[in-house]
Amino acid sequence: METGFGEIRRKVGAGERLSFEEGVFLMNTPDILSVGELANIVRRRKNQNRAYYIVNSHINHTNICVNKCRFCAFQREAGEEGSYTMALDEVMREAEKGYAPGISEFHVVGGLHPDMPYSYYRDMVARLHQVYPQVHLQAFTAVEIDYLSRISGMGLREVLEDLKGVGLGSLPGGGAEIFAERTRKRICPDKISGDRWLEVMEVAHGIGLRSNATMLYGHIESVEERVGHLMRLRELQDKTGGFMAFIPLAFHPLNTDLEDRQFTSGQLDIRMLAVSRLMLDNFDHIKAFWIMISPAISQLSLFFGADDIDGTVVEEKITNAAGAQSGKSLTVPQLEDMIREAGMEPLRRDTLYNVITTGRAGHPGLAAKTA
Ligand code: V47
Repeated sequence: METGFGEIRRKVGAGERLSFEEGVFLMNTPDILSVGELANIVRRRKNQNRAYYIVNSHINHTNICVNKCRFCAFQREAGEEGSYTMALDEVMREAEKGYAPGISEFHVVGGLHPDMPYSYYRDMVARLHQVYPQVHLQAFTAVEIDYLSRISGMGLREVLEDLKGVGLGSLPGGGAEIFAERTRKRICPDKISGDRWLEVMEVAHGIGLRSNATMLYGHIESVEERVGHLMRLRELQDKTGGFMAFIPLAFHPLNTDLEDRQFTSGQLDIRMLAVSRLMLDNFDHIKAFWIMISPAISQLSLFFGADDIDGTVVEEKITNAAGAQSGKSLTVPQLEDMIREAGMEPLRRDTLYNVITTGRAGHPGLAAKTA
């Protein structure tokens, strides 16, 4: 049977799963409004009229990394100008800078440092948890967890259990890039394979640590590779149910080895979110990370399948190094206005999507909007 909107529309209405070919069709069709209409049906079915945001703060403890990913503008070598590594006291100062009552998450990711011992990462989690026991620690991508296993000589499960024991709450979704080996080898030859990334997540989910998942798009990947990536995530989610949200990450080319590439278009950003919503029928949430695609496109994407615009953030270094123009933080009133203006109910959530209704004072991200 030829793939077309008729059958896809029927399947979406009946809550049936879309095939790889249908995913490719949705990525290619010029009828972006129909793609959005279908994604909006699924979004509404899963999240009704609600759209989420979080009050969080990002900590990027080092930009020194043994991997040299061609899409990364953040990475430096040890000793190179602009390289930095925060001592644990500096990490704590950075946390203090981003903290105030009402914050519910620290999002911690960094490079694979050649010399820092496992105890540095363990102590980071332990100290953050000790000082901020009420703040959820979403820390270390699957790539970092694999690295911690290698430098410590401990197994994946052992590392994850150890970190969970001292306060790790969940894993962020970074490092997934694109699973297809052909392209992965070209954009990040030193990075763990897609199979290994999925294996780390499977082990994490197996011990009760939930996580997010991402895909980096808009570089040199094909449409088929994008859809294949979504299919592999869907497969693992069927097995574990451990993923919370999927976040498509728009490639930013500035200061990278792929600087000849264009920034992604609004059309692609919105389509990527919509197709993700339609293909990932077993994911509860699709997140439009405003830092990557701008607050304006994030708001529009609420009509194209997204139900989450991420958070106050305060300062994010990875995309900013690669030319993001969105700024570094938004206030709660700004996030809520964006959602309300789209006709939806803004809900402040914690990392695990519990709704938070109290704790407004103090944080720069919580400050009342000046008229
Ligand atoms: O893994 C690196 C990506 C990721 C560039 O889990 C780039 O909720 C675009 O994963 N252009 C880190 N992207 C950020 C990340 C993330 C962000 C927000 C929320 C969550 C979550 C996770 O950023 C990296 C890589 O895929 N990245 N360089 C770039 N030039």
